Amino acid sequence: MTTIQKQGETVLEAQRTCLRRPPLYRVLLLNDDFTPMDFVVVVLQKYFAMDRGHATQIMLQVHKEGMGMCGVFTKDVASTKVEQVISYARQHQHPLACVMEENE
Ligand code: TYC
Repeated sequence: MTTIQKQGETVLEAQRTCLRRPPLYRVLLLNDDFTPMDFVVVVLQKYFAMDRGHATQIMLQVHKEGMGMCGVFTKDVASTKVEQVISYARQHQHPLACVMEENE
């Protein structure tokens, strides 16, 4: 905001602001040889609100291609999802890996 002093009055002049959209982050699941397929499907349903069919497609993509995308979120939400997935997998003794990366 620019302030202009004018004969004792204060006039506030609007200033153009250039706002950038906050960066978004992709949450990715990585393949491994040990986490059961059914468990990965449950994770995708539980934390990424996918129905069973979509969750199965994503799980199979990760299984075949090594990696797959669970969704795109703001930084805080992506980071919470990664923590939740890893914590849930460790509670069940599975080595499932989940990471986030900036969505350019
Ligand atoms: N490759 C695992 C298996 O054959 C299944 C799997 C899928 C594991 C996706 C991790 O993110 C993953 N049991």
